Amino acid sequence: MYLSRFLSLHALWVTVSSVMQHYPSVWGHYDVCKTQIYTEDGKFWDYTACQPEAIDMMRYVKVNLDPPDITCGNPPENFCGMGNPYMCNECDAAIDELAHPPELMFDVEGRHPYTFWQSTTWKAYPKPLRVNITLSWNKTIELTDNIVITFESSRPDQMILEKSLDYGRTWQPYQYYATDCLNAFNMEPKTVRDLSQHTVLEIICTEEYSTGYMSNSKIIHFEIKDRFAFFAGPRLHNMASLYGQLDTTKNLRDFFTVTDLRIRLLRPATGEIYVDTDHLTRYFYAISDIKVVGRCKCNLHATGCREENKKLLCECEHNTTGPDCGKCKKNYQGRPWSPGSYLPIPKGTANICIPSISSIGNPPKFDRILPNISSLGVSNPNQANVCDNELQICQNGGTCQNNIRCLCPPPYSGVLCEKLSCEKDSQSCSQDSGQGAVSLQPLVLLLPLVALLGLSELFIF
Ligand SMILES: [Ca+2]
Repeated sequence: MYLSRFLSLHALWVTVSSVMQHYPSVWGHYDVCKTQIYTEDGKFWDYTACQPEAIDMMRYVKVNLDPPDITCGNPPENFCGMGNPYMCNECDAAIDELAHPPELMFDVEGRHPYTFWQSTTWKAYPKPLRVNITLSWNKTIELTDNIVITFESSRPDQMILEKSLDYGRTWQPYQYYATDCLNAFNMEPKTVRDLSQHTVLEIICTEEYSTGYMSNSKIIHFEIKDRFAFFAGPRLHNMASLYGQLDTTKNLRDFFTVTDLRIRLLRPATGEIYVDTDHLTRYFYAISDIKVVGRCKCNLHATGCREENKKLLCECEHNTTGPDCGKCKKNYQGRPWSPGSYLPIPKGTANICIPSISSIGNPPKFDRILPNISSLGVSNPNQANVCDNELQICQNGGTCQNNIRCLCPPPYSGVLCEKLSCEKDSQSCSQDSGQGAVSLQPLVLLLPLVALLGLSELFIF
């Protein structure tokens, strides 16, 4: 007896210890969807909000350039230095060493000279030299770090970074970049540091990354972390505050969520007010690297996100399904689907999908999920709750055993003891009573459920 109790306590401690290892700091990483808990009554699952870890999203991107023939080298052409129009090189798509195809924006760097994509030069001046670079994931992702674009040429005079949340059907600007914001976009120049918690969603034009060809820097940022810092502090030490804000403000959550990004290069760097029409081979775009870090959006119902047939899919838990875990699995529609919640910190709320109560007729419908209705955090290890003490109560004197099954007193049977068993010699098995039991099932079962919970105002029959 004492030994078994000691073993139970020990198992509980081991489990709690292993869970604690996931939360070394004051805020949750949300890196487990469920944890097994051992008690004297058996094993249970404790469900928690969870999300995949942030990864290099460029590994899964599909890139499209428009116009499609904008890459240099076909036919071969010369391009020259911005500072010195007589220092020239050749771009030739047919020779590997001289080719600059789009995939060189996403290859592994760390060598010198860098590999880079390059456009044709501005030979058709004054016709604008414009290029759209579209990055598609065919999956909703949440950005977790700055987008960083490294140019090999000088940074463009005018550029817009755009985002789509609907797989490229509609686009919204993320940020404008120009050497002269007023002239280019009729916008006052700002930097992200001019923003605040209240204006964090404002779309700005910045001159910070377009300081002309004299600048040594070749990098353009879209500042995700600076925006996080308005909520989490300058070193992002208070992520709990950020997660709390993301949980309650859909606009903020959506701001960092994309399915596609589009880099619109509108005017190459010229370095001077006037374009030198004698040396148009000085003007072009070249990009050596693009960094996009984020995580699959799984609505806090998955830690895994795998690639299948070149498409990212969440590995959904909590009885959810779909590419973003955006709906309940078949037979688990006992209440409306809901995303998990970051709150309360650190483990959040799982909001798992619960089994449909198909055996008792139409399941009750809720107009919304109220916080006082439990997320059913503890359940059977192999399946979600069959019974519990809130929504799925054993009927006719049955008792719920470990959330796995109802133990039914005779003559009742069924998942929730809702069926009246018919025995040949039993008086309860008259011709009428059998049919009556069937037709009354929904009412018989729903009324005590409603009365016991006092939730009648929540149901829409
Ligand atoms: Ca490269």
